[in-house]
Amino acid sequence: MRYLDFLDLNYKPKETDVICHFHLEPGDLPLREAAGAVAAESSIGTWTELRTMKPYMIELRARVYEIKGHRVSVAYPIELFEPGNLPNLLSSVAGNIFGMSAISKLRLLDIELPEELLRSYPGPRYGIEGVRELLGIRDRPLLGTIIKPKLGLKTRDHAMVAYLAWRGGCDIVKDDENLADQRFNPFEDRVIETLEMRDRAEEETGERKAYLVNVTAETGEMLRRAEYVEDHGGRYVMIDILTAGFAALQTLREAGFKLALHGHRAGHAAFTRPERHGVSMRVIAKLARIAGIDQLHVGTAVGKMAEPKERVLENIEALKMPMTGIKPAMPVASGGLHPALVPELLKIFGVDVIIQAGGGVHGHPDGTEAGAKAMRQAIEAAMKGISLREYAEEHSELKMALERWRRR
Ligand code: CAP
Ligand code: MG
Repeated sequence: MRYLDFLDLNYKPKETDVICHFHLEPGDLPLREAAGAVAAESSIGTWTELRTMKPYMIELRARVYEIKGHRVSVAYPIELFEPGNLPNLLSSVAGNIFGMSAISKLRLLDIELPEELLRSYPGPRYGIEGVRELLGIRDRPLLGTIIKPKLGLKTRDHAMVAYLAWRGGCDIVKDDENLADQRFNPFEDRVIETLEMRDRAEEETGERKAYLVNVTAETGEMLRRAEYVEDHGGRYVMIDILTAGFAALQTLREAGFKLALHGHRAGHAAFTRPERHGVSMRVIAKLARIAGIDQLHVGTAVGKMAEPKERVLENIEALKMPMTGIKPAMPVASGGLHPALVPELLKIFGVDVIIQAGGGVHGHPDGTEAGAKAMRQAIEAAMKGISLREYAEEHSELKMALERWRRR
């Protein structure tokens, strides 16, 4: 079969097909042939005709069924993919094709999985509803912080910062993405001491609090750490889904823990940031959700990271859109946030969001507890429809935060 044999512009995708939409800029072949090359290499073909190709295989080929400018849509027969195996899916539709000379740029913009394949994945154990239930918070955004400095605090200081953040009003405290089991803050000690502080904060505030422990590590070790968290009364863990990998995420989800899973996406921008090449964050978000993440970073549009609002909205949609048998996952807004940005964030996200501020809590002139209070006050004000400046008149922590940080 030649590349052009993978074009079938009259084809109407079947309900059982996997659909991928690409942005394609041709390389050393014309656009149509390059599109055929993508469909071939990501399904059953290669660069030359094969003596081993059997007539019964023709129906297994992927078909380019639409080309609109640079947008190329491909339908893949479901038989090409092993159910419940995300790495396998990605090795086809996000594999060799990015490096072919037939293309100069190629971006996987979106993916649609048929019901039968969706059913082979567990999706989130908790999702939006479940996370709200865990924390006992029905109708407001959740407030989280990341312990800062991101590396270097000794265990005792780490636990104390967590305690102050919870006491100030954070619902969630989490480890940073690159904190694991370093000598200055050993994993097991950290779990014990920080969970102790969580219990103390719960008692003192009467609110439920969560500690999201980063368990990202080699897969066997990651499972051991997750078990340690569960055995010591933890309810939540965090995994860096891309550096650990989708297989690791699947393993963690399917290991049978009752833990909720927080997904950090460190490294995503290496392939989501180029506008015309790579894989979109929307695809990553969909796949992380079907694999079972309960909550995932999706950008902020207003903070320190580069993603524009329209991308953030796509990512949120990927977590919340109806998907057969798969619960919606909670979007996490994080990166450069502080109280002055809260009203805008709520306009973008609505109420189902975890607002996370690291620097924007621990950088408050009066410290962590005041920083957490200021964030909580900003959420209260935004929920009541009162301007931050007005609310700050009676809330000194918020006032101080607004003096320190402004909207950009
Ligand atoms: C935020 C953060 C998160 C980023 C990741 C950081 O800290 O802890 O890792 O949110 O970006 O290390 O930068 P600050 P994204 O609140 O101090 O900025 O959510 O876009 O994946
Ligand atoms: Mg971080």
